[in-house]
Amino acid sequence: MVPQHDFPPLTNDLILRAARGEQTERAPVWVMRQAGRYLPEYRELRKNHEFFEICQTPALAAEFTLQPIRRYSGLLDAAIIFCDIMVVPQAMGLEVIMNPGPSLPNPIRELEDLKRLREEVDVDKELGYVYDAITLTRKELKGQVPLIGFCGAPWTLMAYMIEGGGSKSFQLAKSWLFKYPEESKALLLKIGDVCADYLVGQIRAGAQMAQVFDSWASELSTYDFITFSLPSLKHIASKVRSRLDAEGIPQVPLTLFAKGANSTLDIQAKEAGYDTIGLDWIYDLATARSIVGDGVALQGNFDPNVLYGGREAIDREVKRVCQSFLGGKAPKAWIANLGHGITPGVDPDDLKFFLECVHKYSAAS
Ligand code: 1CP
Repeated sequence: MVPQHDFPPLTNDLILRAARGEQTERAPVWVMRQAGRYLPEYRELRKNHEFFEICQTPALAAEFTLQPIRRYSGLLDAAIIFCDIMVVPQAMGLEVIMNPGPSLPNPIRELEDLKRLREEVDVDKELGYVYDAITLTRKELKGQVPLIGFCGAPWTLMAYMIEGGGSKSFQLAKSWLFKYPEESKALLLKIGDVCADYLVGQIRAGAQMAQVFDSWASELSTYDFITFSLPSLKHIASKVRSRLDAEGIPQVPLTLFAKGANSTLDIQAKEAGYDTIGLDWIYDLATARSIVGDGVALQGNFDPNVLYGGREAIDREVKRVCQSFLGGKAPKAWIANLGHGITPGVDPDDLKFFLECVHKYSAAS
């Protein structure tokens, strides 16, 4: 069934064109975690609401999503729906609280615990509130910029589900890969299945792009990333695309951000099935481009800490990156972003300056 939405026409499709591999007059730019704690308006509104209450209340989720779009009007080229990757483990039957990062009071520790996961997950029912938030946000955006939907990658979600929260060593989650390799693969595909259905629901509701965050890919060896994470990432991309086709919903660009998985950039680009590959700040863009070839767009990859360096450093860094990567030519298949999320201590005016620098230095000279 093709959804019948009556959304306002899009007036800035720069990021969609870049994701399709096209040349753009300047690099589109957005920032991971742009709707977050560095914004005083975020902290103010957040005082009165619990984190998951915001996610589950479409009017609040839309309001938080729009805060950076309003503040940086004309400077940001995408909005990302306010939510968290941990809603998928919730939909699978686990309790997750935000404290201040995600925390699971009853994590999965033994094979036995897998029985606590729902056998069948009715994602549309469990996470329908996210779809409603997306539809409402699309209307409120009034076509200013595209709206990005997202989910966590199966490995990153599995790591949280086993660790019970963030971790330094990921000893518990990684020992599962070694102790129970076949059960781990099955769990990753099961999570991937839910993620794919969830992304299809988000796209049906109005998301114009979708990103998969494999934040803890950095913890896996090259072999383990290829053995465990990659098959589930491939499964998500192929299932999303085939379900969209089957339902007559137009395809949208898909982005994979496997943070720290730089040793597999070539494999990600050639095998995973995504339009855009997100980069952390380790490789320079030209090197990443030479590794991935011309078949995918790149997203990234300024070090988030450049935003603490002061205006002179921000100007110098954006200029350096744009000049070395673009050499005065118009950008092609490049979405500017940080190499990870913006952190709470950043001065919002410094982010504004950063965005202005990207506009200025990424335009063809
Ligand atoms: O206290 C607060 O107000 C919560 C802070 C916060 C926010 C704003 C959390 C807790 N999550 C979010 C929103 C969020 N999370 C978004 C949407 C908004 C946007 O990007 O503008 C997205 C895309 C995420 C994704 C997310 N959550 C990831 C993947 C990206 C990444 O940063 O690596 C991960 C790993 C999470 C888990 C998470 N949620 C929140 C925190 C503090 C963390 C990470 C740290 C931890 O594990 O403790």
